[in-house]
Amino acid sequence: MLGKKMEKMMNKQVNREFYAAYLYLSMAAYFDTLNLSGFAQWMRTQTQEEVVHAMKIFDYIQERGGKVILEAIEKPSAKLSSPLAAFEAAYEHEQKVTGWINELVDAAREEKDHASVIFLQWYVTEQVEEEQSVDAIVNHLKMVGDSPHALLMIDRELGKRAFNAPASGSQV
Ligand code: OFO
Repeated sequence: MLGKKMEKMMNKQVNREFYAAYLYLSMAAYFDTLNLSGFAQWMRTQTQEEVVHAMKIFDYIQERGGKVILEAIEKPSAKLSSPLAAFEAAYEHEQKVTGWINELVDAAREEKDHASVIFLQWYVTEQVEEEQSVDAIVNHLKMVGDSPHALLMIDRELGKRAFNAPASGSQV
């Protein structure tokens, strides 16, 4: 049975993962307005991944006999003034998420909730990848500066990203 403290924190994280999905969806819309369909595709895929992150916790809460409580999702507020600004905001956001995941792991350890410690390891690893992939794009965008040609090359590259649906459930 999931303890009350972990249940509350896990529910909060479900909300944060859905917020992340919303945030990246707002960025997908922004890139669509710039006709950068590869960037938009990357953000759409990221949105789908965030929904998976949320749903894995949603399922886990229920598997452990906890109660899922869905709160309102905040309006995404990232400053979208350029592709670089968008990816910098994404990077900043992922660093925040990493901090929240670490807080969850710390709490699970304090509560001696070993199942949650194991469950959260997937997120710890995932955050390393999340930060690394966004940071790489930020660096590429800084490198190309104002070159439209180089921007279109990055756009083509990012457009190759595809969503791989996970098997099912929270098992990792
Ligand atoms: Fe769910 O990792 Fe991004 O936010």
